[in-house]
Amino acid sequence: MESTFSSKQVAEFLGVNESSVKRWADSGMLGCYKTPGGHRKFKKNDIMLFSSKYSYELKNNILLSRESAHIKEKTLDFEKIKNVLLLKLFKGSDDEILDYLYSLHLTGLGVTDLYDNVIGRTMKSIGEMWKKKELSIEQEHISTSKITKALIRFHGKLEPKLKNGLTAFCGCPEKEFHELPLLSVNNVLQYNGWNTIYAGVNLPVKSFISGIKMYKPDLVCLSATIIEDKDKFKSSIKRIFDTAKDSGSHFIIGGYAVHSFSDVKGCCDSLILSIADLLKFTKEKYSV
Ligand code: B12
Repeated sequence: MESTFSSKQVAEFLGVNESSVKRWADSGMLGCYKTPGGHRKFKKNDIMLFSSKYSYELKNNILLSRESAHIKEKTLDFEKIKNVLLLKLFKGSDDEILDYLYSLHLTGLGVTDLYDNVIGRTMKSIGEMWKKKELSIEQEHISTSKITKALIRFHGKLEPKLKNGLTAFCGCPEKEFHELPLLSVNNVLQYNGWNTIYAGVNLPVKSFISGIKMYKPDLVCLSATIIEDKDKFKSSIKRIFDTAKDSGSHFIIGGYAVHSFSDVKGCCDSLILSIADLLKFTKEKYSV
């Protein structure tokens, strides 16, 4: 049977007075039902929806530790999550998408899996549908922009880890317009306590170089989805790598293009295919 909570418990979870909880329940903002004795009772999903919709952080995730210890043990069904997310991207509002991502997080989906197994997979399907002409260009653009906005808002709701004193510089090379992969790396690093300098897409090599000289980052991240001219790309990353080495920075390259372009020995410190491997790399090199 689904557990329910009293007004007092909900007030504790949300870090507010019990009277506020009762007021929100009576106004319909927070879903609740009354027992035959007239006591208000709250369901977990309604509390989570309220916390997401009105930006009330759940204190220490008390609700979760009680309720979802078992959920964490279960394997998340990424295929199912992807299908729900796709539907929301095509038909749902910005708020619905954000609520869905946040509720997944509250029920145990970590940030690494969110990017590697939910966003990555979902966008891959969008790309396949676009290629098969099942999705128009504008639908592809609209869903990419919806997920981008939702992810920015989602991170605004998370409590990042303590600052680790390290800085990362993130950019995409010239003529690279796939921003979401770079934003994913940036968001995950920030969430893990990094200070990030986000230089965005289509950054000329000379700007990568002057950016590295100016900010002296500990880590330089380049995301490449499409490489049109392999020779030009190789000479560009060589120049970036030389500058990074001179500034004492590590230089890593990741993104969809890496799958088909592994011949970059001597051009970077590492080629990285996922957020999980990025975090392994930062643990190994910086112990964070
Ligand atoms: C959205 C999208 C676009 C949008 C991007 C908008 C935006 N704001 O980002 C727009 C419309 C601009 C676009 C344009 C094009 N696109 Co496009 N696009 C996509 C799509 C659907 C999703 C990409 C995405 O956001 N993925 C989500 C991220 C999170 O996943 P990811 O890239 O795998 O990244 C993960 C890892 O690789 C890693 N990672 C990524 N970067 C880095 C960096 C570091 C340092 C580290 C450690 C890790 C890391 O972390 C991420 C999380 O796991 C892909 C489909 C696909 N399979 O990816 C096609 C896709 C990449 N596009 C494609 C094509 C062909 C194009 C165009 C050429 C189309 C055209 N004719 O104009 C142009 C090229 C533009 C350019 N020069 O950049 C093809 C590429 C085919 C190929 N073999 O190269 C794809 C695969 C679609 C397809 N199925 O055919 N695209």
